[in-house]
Amino acid sequence: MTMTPFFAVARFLCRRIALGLFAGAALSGSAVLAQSASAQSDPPNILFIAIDDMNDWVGFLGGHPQAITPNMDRLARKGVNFTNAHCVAPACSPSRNALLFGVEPFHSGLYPFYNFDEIHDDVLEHYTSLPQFLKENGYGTYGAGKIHHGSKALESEWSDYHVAEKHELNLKPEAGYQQGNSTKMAFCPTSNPLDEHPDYQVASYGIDVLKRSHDKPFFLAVGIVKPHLAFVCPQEFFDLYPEEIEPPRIKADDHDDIPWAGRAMANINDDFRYRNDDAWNRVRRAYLACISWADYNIGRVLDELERSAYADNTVVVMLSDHGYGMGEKRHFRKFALWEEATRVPFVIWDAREATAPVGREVDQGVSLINVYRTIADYAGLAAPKYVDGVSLAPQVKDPSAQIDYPAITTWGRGNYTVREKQWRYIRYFDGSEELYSHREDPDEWNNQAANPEYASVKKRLAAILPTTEAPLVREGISLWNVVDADQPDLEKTKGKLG
Ligand SMILES: [Ca+2]
Ligand SMILES: [Ca+2]
Repeated sequence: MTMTPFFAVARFLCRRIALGLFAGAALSGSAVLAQSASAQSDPPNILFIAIDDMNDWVGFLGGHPQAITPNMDRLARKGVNFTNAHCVAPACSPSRNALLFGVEPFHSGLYPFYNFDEIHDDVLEHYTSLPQFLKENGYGTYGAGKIHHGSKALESEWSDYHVAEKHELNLKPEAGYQQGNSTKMAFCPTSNPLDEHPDYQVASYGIDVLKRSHDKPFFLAVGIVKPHLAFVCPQEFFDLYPEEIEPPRIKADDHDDIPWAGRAMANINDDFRYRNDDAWNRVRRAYLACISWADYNIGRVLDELERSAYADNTVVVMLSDHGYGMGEKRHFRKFALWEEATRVPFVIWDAREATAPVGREVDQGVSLINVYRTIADYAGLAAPKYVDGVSLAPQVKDPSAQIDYPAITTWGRGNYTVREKQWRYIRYFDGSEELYSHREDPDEWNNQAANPEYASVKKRLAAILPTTEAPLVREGISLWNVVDADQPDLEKTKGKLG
């Protein structure tokens, strides 16, 4: 008997509850209790590192053979490396809203782009953001850089929030590539000193907080902005890379078996431009340089953590808000439901587990929606009831433990994908579909949605997708669609976008 989607979701929830009870029963009264994430007598500090637009081109995920990321690699090796982790939405704003409120877009209605400070109170009053939740429950909360999409620092969320100084960056387009004189569409080194770059300052703030003495546990959120466009960073990080960058594998006729709703998500204009300008190599080199620059700044914070008084009572959660296409499927940027756009770096390191083996990996499909419940669990707090997802603290203890919550990515109302260890299934608003088996087809080249051999697989995966969708929240939308959403200039005309 096949389950209706409703029952499939209900089954997930029931199993989740049952497992939770079972885990509690198994642990109570045993020595294991003292080690469970939520049973520590002193809640740990949380170092939350949010990276912007970083795909799997990092050493510890192997997405690009030339990527140089020694600091994140070291963290991934010490902690648990979730190698099949996916964003809640492949765009900054809906991804971060989902992460920080702990609510799937199809439950909140927050599908497109909202600046945090413009989301209507009617929506926000339903939710307590993760920093606010921790602050209200005894944590000192410190933040810097890009945490929410939108820069307003609320007193209800932060004990202290650092805003980076703005310096004009001097670009050297002759050493890279630039579209016209756009400061946004620039892919080249800068000539400024390191400390004039926002990510350097954000990391310095994190270091400063780690040097302080704290009388209560802290939640320190470090929001690294690179490798988000523009792909500009100090020259020495370009110098790490050779002139020739290995291109990703691209199939010329890859679109032929993709339904129109999917093809429409591919950002062909940029691909056309970069092919025409013979610029792809320079674009990819600049992206890798910015990834190494982000890694350098993350390393500065991690080094300070290790030197600090908090080296053995802190949990580090590091993630990127979504992935990034670099020409595969003729697609550039995020805003799509394929692997490159959804897959993210995601590492959890519980520094209290000094004797845990290195190199632990979880290869089950997992969504970043689980971050809220995971951090609440580490803090010894019960997350608000409406929060989606599950705590991943059990997987940090035992990477083979099953994750009882599906890795669904939402891009606009009606467009969903679910990723498991082997499969990716996509369904668009018009009912059209894609199905890929990563075992044989890691590049998602061969759409198997019409293959009768996989009909039952497809049916099972389709049943995981949401069957009811919260209506779109219309208040506070800053930008609607795929192309507009990455062009800040258009925000000024938002009133005219309707
Ligand atoms: Ca982003
Ligand atoms: Ca194809």
